Amino acid sequence: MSRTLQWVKTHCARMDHGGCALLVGVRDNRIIHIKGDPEGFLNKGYTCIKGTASPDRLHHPDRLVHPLKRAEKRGEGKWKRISWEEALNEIAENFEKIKTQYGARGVAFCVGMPKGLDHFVLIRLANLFGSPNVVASQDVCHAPREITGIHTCGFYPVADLHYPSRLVVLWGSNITSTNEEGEICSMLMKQLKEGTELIVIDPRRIDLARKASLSLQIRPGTDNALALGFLHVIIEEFLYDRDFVEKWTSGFNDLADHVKKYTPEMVSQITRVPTDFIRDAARRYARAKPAAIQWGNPIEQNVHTFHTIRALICLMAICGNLDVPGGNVDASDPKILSLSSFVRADLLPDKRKEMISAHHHVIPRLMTVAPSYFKKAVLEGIPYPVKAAYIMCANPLLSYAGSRQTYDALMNLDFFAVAEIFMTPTAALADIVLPVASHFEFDDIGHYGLGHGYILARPKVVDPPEECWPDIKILNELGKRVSPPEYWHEDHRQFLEDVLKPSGLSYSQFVDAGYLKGAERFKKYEDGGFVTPTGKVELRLITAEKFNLTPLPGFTQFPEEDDPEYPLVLTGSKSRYYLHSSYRWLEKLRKRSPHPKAEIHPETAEEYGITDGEEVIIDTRYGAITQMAHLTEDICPGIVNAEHGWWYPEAGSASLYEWDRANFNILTSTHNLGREFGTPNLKGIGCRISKK
Ligand SMILES: Nc1nc2c(c(=O)[nH]1)N[C@H]1C(S)=C(S)[C@@H](COP(=O)(O)OP(=O)(O)OC[C@H]3O[C@@H](n4cnc5c(=O)[nH]c(N)nc54)[C@H](O)[C@@H]3O)O[C@H]1N2
Ligand SMILES: Nc1nc2c(c(=O)[nH]1)N[C@H]1C(S)=C(S)[C@@H](COP(=O)(O)OP(=O)(O)OC[C@H]3O[C@@H](n4cnc5c(=O)[nH]c(N)nc54)[C@H](O)[C@@H]3O)O[C@H]1N2
Ligand code: SF4
Ligand SMILES: [Mo]
Repeated sequence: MSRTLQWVKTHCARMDHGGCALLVGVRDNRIIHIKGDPEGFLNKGYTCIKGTASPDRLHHPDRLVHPLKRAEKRGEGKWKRISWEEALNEIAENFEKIKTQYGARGVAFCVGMPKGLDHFVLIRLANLFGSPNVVASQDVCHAPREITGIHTCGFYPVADLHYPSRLVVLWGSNITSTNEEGEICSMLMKQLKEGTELIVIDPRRIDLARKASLSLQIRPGTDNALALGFLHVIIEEFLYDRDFVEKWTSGFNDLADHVKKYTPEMVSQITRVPTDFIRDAARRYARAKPAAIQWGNPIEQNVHTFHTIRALICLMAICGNLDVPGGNVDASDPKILSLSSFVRADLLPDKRKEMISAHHHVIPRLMTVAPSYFKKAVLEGIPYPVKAAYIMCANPLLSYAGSRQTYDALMNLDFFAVAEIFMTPTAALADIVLPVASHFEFDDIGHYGLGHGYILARPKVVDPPEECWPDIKILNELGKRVSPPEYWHEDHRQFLEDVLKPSGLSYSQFVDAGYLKGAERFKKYEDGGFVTPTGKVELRLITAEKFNLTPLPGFTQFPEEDDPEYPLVLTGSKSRYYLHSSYRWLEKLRKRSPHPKAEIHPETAEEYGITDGEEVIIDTRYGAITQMAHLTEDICPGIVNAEHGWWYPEAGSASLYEWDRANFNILTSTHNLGREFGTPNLKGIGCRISKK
């Protein structure tokens, strides 16, 4: 190890979707400095507080550094240190036992937010083991927009912030806090400086609302109605791109007839957005060319997600903003290994028919199982029993809707293993806990499979401590034990080379380049049409009947019926200081955000006798939690915005780290699910508040 300070280039990761290029100063196998790389492809020197705090993950005294086996009853917090050999054999034996009794599908492979190449190695492991059940948070994160996109226009339309847009709509995307999809907000900030107009659609006046020409403070859970209102105005006023509509869309007349009823007056009643704002915003979006819609989680965190996304893509299409620079584009990947080849999808040809979700008739192409359906299988054996799980990069007790039910499901499993950096409420219930190497401690590739047309190099900077292994290595070694060993590598790093091989680069050459971007080609539909059955953008879905989908996007009701017992509307958002449930144990971040904050308008707070900074009980039909009241005029009266992901690492294992004290998902449930994706309501829920 070198005693002199060395600067290494890598990309930030596992603090959000990642993306900022970093310069990391290392001495004696320890990170001493960290700063944004001014040459960074996406960030041009920018970093956020999470990025600069990220090396602190490596040296926390409570970090997991040895494989552990449960020594007493589940959740009692008693562990025995075991070797890697013992840990992997124990998992393999348990999985084989379940496989013999219930079939391979009785073992589920659960993963949270995609964090790196490990995500795809896990899917490969499931395929090779023979289980069709990869359980992922995609029901509330990206699958709805990706898959609805493929059905509607043949691709996933991502906001192109690399080219100038005349107008950007931030539709439920708090990009200065979440850096959604690693499309660093600095690219948008640069455009705003250069005169790009901004419209924000968010129940809160977020930071960027101050730079917006219009801020539409929408009632949570009504985005489909608002998008339909935009379509109404644009079609009634002939503001659409007639050429494009005529040549490249199918079902325009049906859509036009259908949206007649969504007048700004009607939509205003539903969304609480004033009619003038609806008209004004729709006109501005239609007239600005090109315009991009940067959409965020709210469009896919309620049961109507399919309709919301369909309506938004119709909007992009009729205004001629699909696949044009500065619009919403079909980004081409660089020449790298396809995902399906990487995960060996060919080895499980019946996956679609065999997976748990097939029973629930989800939308074709959704290849992961929604957590709510996984829990049903565990708890009720529907459609068949699931008895064991491997959980990686996830904290289901915090991140799945209906936390008490998640607790029951985990307790009901015969066996489960968790790979983690730190003991979490979920890991604390496991039978085996595996200590993982964190970011900076292994070679990785970023943004593979994210659909943005580039991949980023995340080379290793320091060695991991003690017995920590990268997930890829763990999966590679487990794979050899539970599936044909010839599909696994001698050295797990070969997976990186496999991904890059078609590009002709080795991993070290890729690291020198820093990133790899696909060819920039726009309007690809001009040769050969859109990749849909009609070759056009399907404003009316031609396959609707075949796939049991609704042909035209609509608004039928709120995600939850109004209920006078729960008169306020609850929504949620991510804290800028944390990633979901992660890192409450990092002092630097915890100092910035010591408690979960619930944002409430002063008038609403007064009605309930609540003052700023005091504990407030938030309760819904499904449960109650406590957060700290934060009174602000930046949220509309009648709406409560609570933080998601809170547990208390300092509370200790006896209380399971107070997993149920402030956890947003105690307030959500899986009773009502969107049919297409199995999506629960995480936003737009009836609630009430009271003084603690
Ligand atoms: N109510 C509500 N629920 C939500 C959301 C919401 O907005 N509101 N958001 C949803 C969304 S968008 C998502 S993506 C999910 C996210 O849900 P999760 O992915 O479950 O949540 P995270 O906290 O990102 O990650 C879980 C764990 O991964 C661990 N971890 C970090 N790095 C590594 C690693 O390299 N290897 C391993 N093995 N573990 C690692 C962390 O320590 C953490 O405990 O939550 C969803 N749930
Ligand atoms: N700091 C941080 N960054 C993250 C994450 C994190 O946990 N923390 N998670 C990462 C992940 S996995 C994801 S998927 C992305 C998500 O990134 P975002 O999509 O930005 O996620 P959210 O914070 O859930 O929601 C964004 C905004 O939607 C608003 N909102 C709430 N309800 C509604 C509604 O019904 N309609 C509309 N129009 N707006 C509403 C909220 O007020 C919030 O400002 O962020 C990624 N980046
Ligand atoms: S914005 Fe995201 S990628 Fe950039 S430094 Fe922060 S956590 Fe890392
Ligand atoms: Mo997500």
